[in-house]
Amino acid sequence: MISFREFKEAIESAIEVLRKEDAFLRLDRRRALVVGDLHGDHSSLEAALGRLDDYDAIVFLGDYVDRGPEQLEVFVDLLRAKAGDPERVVTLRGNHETTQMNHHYGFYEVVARRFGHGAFGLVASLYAELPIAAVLNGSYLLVHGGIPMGPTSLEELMPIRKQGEDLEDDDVIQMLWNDPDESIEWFGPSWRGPGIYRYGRSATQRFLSNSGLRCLVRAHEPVEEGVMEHFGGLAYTVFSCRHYGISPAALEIEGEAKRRVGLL
Ligand SMILES: [Mn+2]
Repeated sequence: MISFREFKEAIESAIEVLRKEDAFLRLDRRRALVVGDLHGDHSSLEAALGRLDDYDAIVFLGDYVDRGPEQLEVFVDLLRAKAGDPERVVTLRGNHETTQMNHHYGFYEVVARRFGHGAFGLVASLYAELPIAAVLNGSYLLVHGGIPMGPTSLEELMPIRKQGEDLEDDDVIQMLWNDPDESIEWFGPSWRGPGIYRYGRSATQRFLSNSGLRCLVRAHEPVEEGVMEHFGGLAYTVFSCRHYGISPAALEIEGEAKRRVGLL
């Protein structure tokens, strides 16, 4: 059982290291493991962190809480891991790392029930320090949702800034919410709502090549095997939460080689 003191300390120590990180990270790590949505799946978090010694970095793509059975445990243990090894544990922001989403999908209630309504402010202050995206080894774009409509390169997208307790910038909202779609070339509307889009192969190809990048690695959608390739390898989806009836996995990246790592 996590005490309020432990909860508060985990958040404060993570904030201290996250403050030193930019909104857009440039990572050089020979061997990396990328983890997708966790949504309160503590077993997947443990399975990933248990492999930390095998990697130069584990990059978490966001959506740590809401919906699953062990949200608080995932949240606290991930923050402890971040504070304990800030270089090797990278924690990006997902579309569920907002006050607004947590009110709708459960984490607000989890925190309020355990520690009282006043405690959620700590969570919100942590969200405001989470970086938005990363480029790994100058080749891979790592972000929760994908590319936005409008900017056609990283350069056009810059500068990206950290957000508040909710997402504020249209481009950042799209980067954390958009989905790939094999059936379109450029952009199309999304079932997720206004201001959110699906991106196609040509849009992805253009953005990557204009940015000097090779591949997009994102999360955000449950896929049967936990890892799914799109657009002939231009993009990958990684999903790591077992509570969606899928086989949770992570994606290992070493140079150009990519390998599915099961987390069951
Ligand atoms: Mn998501």
